[in-house]
Amino acid sequence: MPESLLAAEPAPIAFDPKRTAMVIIDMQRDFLEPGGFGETLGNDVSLLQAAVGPCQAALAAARAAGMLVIHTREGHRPDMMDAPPAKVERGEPTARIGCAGPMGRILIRGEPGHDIIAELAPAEGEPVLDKPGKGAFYQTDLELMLKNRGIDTLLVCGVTTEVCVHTTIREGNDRGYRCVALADCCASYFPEFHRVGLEMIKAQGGIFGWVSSSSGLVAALG
Ligand code: TIU
Repeated sequence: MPESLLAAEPAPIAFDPKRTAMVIIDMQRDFLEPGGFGETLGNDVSLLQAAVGPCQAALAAARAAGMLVIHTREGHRPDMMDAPPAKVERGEPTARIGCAGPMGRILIRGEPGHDIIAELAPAEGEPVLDKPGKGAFYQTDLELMLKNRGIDTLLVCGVTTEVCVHTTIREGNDRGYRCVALADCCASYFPEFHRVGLEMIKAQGGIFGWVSSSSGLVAALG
């Protein structure tokens, strides 16, 4: 199979687009738009907008290359039986997971806030994976789908860098996947955590992954 070379840190990485999946983490209204979970936690959600354009560019390149694209959403069943009390009990009592907000019940599947933002709407046939935790492997069929498709490399985009993106990359790395964060396709409510989160991945010779960018991917596939 033809290999492409992706400019990355700490070193370039060769990858086969047919054995590579783009995983777009939680680009949901609940995190990116006012009135959702991100804002109830006290965050300035506008900080996450920086990742939208780069995600669109990377997604277009991945689709054109015929790459597997998987979208994830963090959220819970309407009955919240999959929501650990330790997770729900944090935050303001009137603005917790499951409470009513301007975009419906916060972080609940089927509510408007749980939807992926319109700019990054999944295309027909692209799997959308609902996850109850921060990591995309925990209590989901992600690993089974990747195994069935012969995937060995993950290009990870989405929000937030140091929470769901990091957790997913750490989970994927431990399962033997080569995980590449596309830096400008990720964002955090804390610019410093975004920067340091990416540093952590690529430190020590790439201790649990690589860091590249949307333009790096476009160039590698061009
Ligand atoms: N998707 C994800 O990162 N979930 C979070 O709760 N992130 C925060 O930074 N709060």
